[in-house]
Amino acid sequence: MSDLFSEVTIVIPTLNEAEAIGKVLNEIINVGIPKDNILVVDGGSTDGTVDIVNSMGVKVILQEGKGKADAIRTAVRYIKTPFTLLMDGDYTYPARYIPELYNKIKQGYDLVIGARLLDRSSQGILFKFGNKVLTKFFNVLFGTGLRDVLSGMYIIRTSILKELFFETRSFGIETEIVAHVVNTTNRIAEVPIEYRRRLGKKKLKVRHGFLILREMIRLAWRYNPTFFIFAMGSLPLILGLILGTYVAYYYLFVGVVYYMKGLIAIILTLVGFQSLLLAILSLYLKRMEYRLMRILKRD
Ligand SMILES: Nc1nc2c(ncn2[C@@H]2O[C@H](COP(=O)(O)OP(=O)(O)OP(=O)(O)O)[C@@H](O)[C@H]2O)c(=O)[nH]1
Ligand SMILES: [Mg+2]
Repeated sequence: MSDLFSEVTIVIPTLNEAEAIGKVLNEIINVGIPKDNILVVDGGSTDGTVDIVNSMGVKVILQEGKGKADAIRTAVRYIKTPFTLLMDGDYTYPARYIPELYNKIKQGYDLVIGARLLDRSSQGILFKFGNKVLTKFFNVLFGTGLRDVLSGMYIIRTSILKELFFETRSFGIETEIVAHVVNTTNRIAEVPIEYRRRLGKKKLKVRHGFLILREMIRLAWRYNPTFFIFAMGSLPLILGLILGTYVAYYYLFVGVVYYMKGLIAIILTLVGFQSLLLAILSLYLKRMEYRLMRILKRD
């Protein structure tokens, strides 16, 4: 049984999860994950979280920096297995989905998200709505059709996690990971999972939703500038073509010449057309950046 999961490390970021972490670890161990394949990254808990983890014989390290993103960045250096599974330490994500996520990624994916789609009664209305809006927004920006971008339970190929830029602070880390995979290999799958009510005090605030939103826009610009330039270019192009058609119609069929309108139509069309060309160029540049990063990281 133990051999089965030798290729995966379960990484759990914790910050004051004394109420939950023992139960979380027990669940994971009961699924058949060897203790050596579990790594807790603590953010400086003051409630005895670290002692509980130690007493259970599970490895725990102290993170560098601040926030969940820095915790994952710290953990990455310790991971030796080809796959990394991340899950929260607040008992919200049931460990029984680990085998399914693991089997799925072994089918040739780079990221498999545990999408919180089953039994969602544990999530508050605002929380659910926020998640939905942010996922929709992400899908528009990145041209994806995902169902839960912000899930805290996912399994990822470790080599991909290691090439991440870790530009995002704290709670935006999930978005950055998904954005990165979407724009490199795009081998992403989702497995529907159940989400439970957390044990211990809630940390997420509405404010975080807006921070994540801002991060998404920044990431879209970073990873998908084509979309922005494309959107900015399409508008003048469409307006220019409409105005141009109008001017041409009057010139050809009515015999009226609109000089000013004609000039504006030409300018709008040219600006729009150039933006679209820029969009194509930026797409190529972005592709090249990733190819170069790959080569650089290989050595
Ligand atoms: N190492 C580390 N872990 C953190 C930090 N902040 C949060 N975590 C952990 O990251 C996981 C997710 O954080 P949560 O506070 O549960 O965030 P959430 O699930 O989005 O929101 P709620 O559960 O509704 O409060 C939990 O296991 C936290 O203990 C941090 O600064 N450092
Ligand atoms: Mg939580």
